[in-house]
Amino acid sequence: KVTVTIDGIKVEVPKNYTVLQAAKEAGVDIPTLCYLREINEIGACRICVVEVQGARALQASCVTPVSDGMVIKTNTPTVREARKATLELILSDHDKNCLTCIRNGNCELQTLADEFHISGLRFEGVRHEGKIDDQSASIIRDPNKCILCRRCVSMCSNVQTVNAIGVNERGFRSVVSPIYGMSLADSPCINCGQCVISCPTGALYEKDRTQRVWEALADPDKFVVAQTAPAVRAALGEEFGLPIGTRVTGKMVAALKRLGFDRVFDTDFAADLTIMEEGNELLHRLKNGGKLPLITSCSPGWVKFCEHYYPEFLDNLSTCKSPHQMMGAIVKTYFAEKMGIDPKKIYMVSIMPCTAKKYEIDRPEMGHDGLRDVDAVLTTRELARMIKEANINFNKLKDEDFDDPLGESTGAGVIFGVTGGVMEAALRTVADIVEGKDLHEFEYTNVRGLEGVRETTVSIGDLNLKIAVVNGTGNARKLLDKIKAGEANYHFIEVMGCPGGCINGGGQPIVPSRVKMEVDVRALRAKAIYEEDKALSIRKSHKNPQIIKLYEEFLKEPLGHKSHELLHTKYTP
Ligand code: HC1
Repeated sequence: KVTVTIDGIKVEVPKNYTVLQAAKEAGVDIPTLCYLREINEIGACRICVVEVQGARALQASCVTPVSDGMVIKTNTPTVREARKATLELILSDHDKNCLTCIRNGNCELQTLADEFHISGLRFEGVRHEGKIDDQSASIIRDPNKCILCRRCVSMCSNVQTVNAIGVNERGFRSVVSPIYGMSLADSPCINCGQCVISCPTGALYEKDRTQRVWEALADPDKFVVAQTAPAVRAALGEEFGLPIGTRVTGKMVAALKRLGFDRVFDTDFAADLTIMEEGNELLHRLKNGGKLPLITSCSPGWVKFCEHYYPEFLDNLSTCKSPHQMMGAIVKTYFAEKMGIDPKKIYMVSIMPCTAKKYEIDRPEMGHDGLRDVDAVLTTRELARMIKEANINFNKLKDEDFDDPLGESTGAGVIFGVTGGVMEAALRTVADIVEGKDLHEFEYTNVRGLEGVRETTVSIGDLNLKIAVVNGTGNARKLLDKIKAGEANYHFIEVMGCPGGCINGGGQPIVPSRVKMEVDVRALRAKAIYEEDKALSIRKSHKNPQIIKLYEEFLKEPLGHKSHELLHTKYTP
């Protein structure tokens, strides 16, 4: 440990700390902009500068290590003027249409401009203007809002190892973009949207489909159905000022009904359906010498990553479509038939924590009989936008229930929303099938947690299943490289494309860096998911009475003819 003095306050901190971390221990706030804890700690923007006694120049606190006896001042006229000048220079090259910006009210640059009391601009000069890239199905890039903080680049390259974007050109002409000025649509971008939730401004954002959904809702010829992903209920409340980790399942359903959806179904039901198919697929591959390890396929960002970087593993991917696609297929067949509705009139909307789902619904194989499984994907943020636009007082809504029959779900379905959840849900079902009984011990806590890679062996009957759970494509890369090198092997692997799983998807509410410095957003949202699992009376997918009925009335059996036609897919190297 070392002792440092910050603004007259003495603190003892570990010697590998930075000045920024030490200041936090001392209860002293230092403003930051390019800083993103453990992801982008590069001292690029210099908003966090401080005076260090004995140093010749101001130091960027996020990259300056502490040393014993160090004396730091964070609030001197020199420091304040330097930070303010930096901020004004950034603003001088920024599109300042804040009122019409998608991040109005949740922009870290706007917050700083307010806190620094920027009331005019001293440096009006040449502005660097660029073309907006809106070709991707998921993500829009507006270089006029970019402040070159590189948070998105670190996320894309170092964490996700996708390398779709980087800093191109030099000096004043620097621009964050795919190489050679390409569109994101033509780059290896996997649409995960981790860049979006890393961006402090409105330079990266989702392709908004709220207008399309408003139009469908207003069309009397359309029967508009919503489904909500497991992770949305654990985060939507944040958009309405509720604490991170508040469960708002009932309010979310009530809001969707107020918006005018004809039915509100639960993607958790489809997650249960996925377990029926995928669990049996695993048993089938184990029994018949099929390709192993079986790797989960419900995260479209991960699937695209696999197609780009590891095509040799495509036969390992489960052939199951992702749950929300399965739901779309079932709504436009089974449900339509049951209700006597022309499937062509059904407009299926998925409310997802994910930007990659926007891309996934357009994949050619994601449809049947000339109809798309899903017609529009809205992120959690877009749903919040619609609720606000409709003037619905979200926090005062009374809880309502999902509709029948595709609104019934289990605890196994809801835990899909967090890393390890698909694996645990599958194990709950596979264990019962293999043992031939309703096991009372069904919580697999050893597959839970936020570490990037978790490995364990689970004994079920005669099976000793070697499993791994991975979150974030950077961690998937590490694991697949180990398998390729012959250093590891498994029977079953769960991969979720986003760090932490869907709770931290690219479509979730954007939490400012200064909050992420204090709390682990993923852990708080994960807690909400596990609470929901505990609160449900049925917690195994195969025990879902509506799933049982769906097989009896329509699908007949897992991996059967109808399932193959509607619920399974293929991949493109
Ligand atoms: Fe997910 Fe899934 S869990 S992929 O993380 O398998 O997005 O929440 O909806 O489809 O069920 C996301 C979440 C989601 C699918 C399910």
